[in-house]
Amino acid sequence: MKLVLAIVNNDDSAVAASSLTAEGYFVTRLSTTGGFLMVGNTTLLIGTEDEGVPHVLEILKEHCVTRRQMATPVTAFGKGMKADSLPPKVKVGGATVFVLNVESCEKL
Ligand code: 2BA
Repeated sequence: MKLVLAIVNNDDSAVAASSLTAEGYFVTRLSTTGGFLMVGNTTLLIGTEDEGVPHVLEILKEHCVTRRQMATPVTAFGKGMKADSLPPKVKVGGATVFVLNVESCEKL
C-alpha cells in the first residue's frame, strides 16, 4: 500500500479531491502553508493500493494547474532579502507529490 501526499493549490483542491473520491479513492484534505511564499495551499493524503498510484497521479495532473505567483514582500523581507533581489514571480505547482510506502492501515 502507498500514501500519496500531494501539495496543491487551494483553487484546485476541491475539484481534485472530488474527482479522486468519485473514482473510489479515499482522500483527506489538510490546510497547509508553503514555507517560501507563506500562503495557504492544500495537502491531499490519499491511501491506495500500489496499482492505484498511476491513476491517482493522472487525476492530479488533470486538475492541478501550474501558476505563476508573486513572491510577496512579506516572503522576502522575512528572509532578509532585498526587494530588488527578488524574482517577481515564481512558478508554483500543479502538484508536488510524494509517494510513501505504508506499513499498515487499520480502521478501528
Ligand atoms: P512554497 O514553499 O510557498 O513554494 C512556492 C514556490 O516557490 C515553489 O513552487 C517554488 O517555485 C518556489 N520555491 C520554493 N522554495 C524555494 C526556494 N528555497 N528557493 C527558490 N524558490 C523556491 P513548487 O515547487 O511548485 O511548490 C509548491 C508548494 O509545494 C510549496 O510552497 C511547498 O508548500 C510545497 N513543496 C514543494 N516542494 C516541497 C518539498 N521538497 N518539501 C516540502 N514541501 C514542498
